[in-house]
Amino acid sequence: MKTLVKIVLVVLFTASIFSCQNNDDSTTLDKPRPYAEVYLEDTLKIRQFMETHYVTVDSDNNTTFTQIPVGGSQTPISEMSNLAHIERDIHDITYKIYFLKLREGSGEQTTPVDSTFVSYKGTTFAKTTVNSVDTYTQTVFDESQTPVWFTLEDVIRGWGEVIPQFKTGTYSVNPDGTVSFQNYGAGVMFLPSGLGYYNSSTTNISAYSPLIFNFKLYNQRSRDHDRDGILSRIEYGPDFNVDALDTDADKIPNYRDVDDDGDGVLTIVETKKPLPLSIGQGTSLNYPYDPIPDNPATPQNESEPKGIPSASGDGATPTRLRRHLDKNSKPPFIVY
Ligand SMILES: [Ca+2]
Ligand SMILES: [Ca+2]
Ligand SMILES: [Ca+2]
Ligand SMILES: [Ca+2]
Repeated sequence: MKTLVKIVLVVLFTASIFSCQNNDDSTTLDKPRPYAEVYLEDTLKIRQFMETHYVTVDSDNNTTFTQIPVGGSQTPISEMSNLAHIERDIHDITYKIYFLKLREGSGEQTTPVDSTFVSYKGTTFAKTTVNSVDTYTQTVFDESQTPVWFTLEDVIRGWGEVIPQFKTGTYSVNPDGTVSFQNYGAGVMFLPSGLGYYNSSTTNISAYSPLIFNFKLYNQRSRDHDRDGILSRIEYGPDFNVDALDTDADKIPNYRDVDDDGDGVLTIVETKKPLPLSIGQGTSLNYPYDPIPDNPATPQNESEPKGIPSASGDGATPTRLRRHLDKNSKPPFIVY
């Protein structure tokens, strides 16, 4: 029974972080306010919060925000050395997104098109002013101390931008079968409402609320949305900060396009290795995206093949135009 309750709670928490527009218990105002106008307000609120609060961090990277008392000497969040920001052009404005890097993480970086195993606590804040004295109220609107798998595309936009700034950690399996995580990424993100729930409101979140998330990135899983053998993180773009690539400009981004160059031949066919001399003796079916470094103990080009080649057969130059992205390069390659 305990387990069931736990599962139900996890499902509830999980549902609430997804876009509120899909939730039955949310209400959406008829006419959203202009993004630029709301962004300015949100940024001011976030800046004021960071200037008037300090953070305490426990040994497990859980955070508590406290208003600095009059005359207090605590360092405001806005002056912390590990406060960073990224800028993103979304909604025709440039969002400045602040985050605290409590620990970067020692493992793999994740991307906005991958799945992540994350625990989190989401907080909203409100300021009331009486006799020129500001008082803040913080409300935890969503929380899961137990990590949960999320596909970053399916949650609020801010997560997809900030969580890839961190890395996973390592893990070990304990004798009792439980798993312990070490050195995972941990941080705090301060999100304008345009990267959160915007004009949607729920029981716990009013419309146009900036959000604060304390989060920990335990693990990640790379995805291949279109199953063409090339990881989505590679097809998404040359770095994690650009919109998805669309080589054939058919409005289907490469990471969802099974024929990236639009030449009528599937990518998974164009990336197949040639038929080996001894028919049927082939090993791996497809080239990897990039060459695999040679291991002297194994035959070259079998265990460590070159990467997807260009039309001329170049499988090594990093800037080569790989043939699955070259509509003038299509079979007959000898494939099997
Ligand atoms: Ca793919
Ligand atoms: Ca396309
Ligand atoms: Ca593709
Ligand atoms: Ca193709």
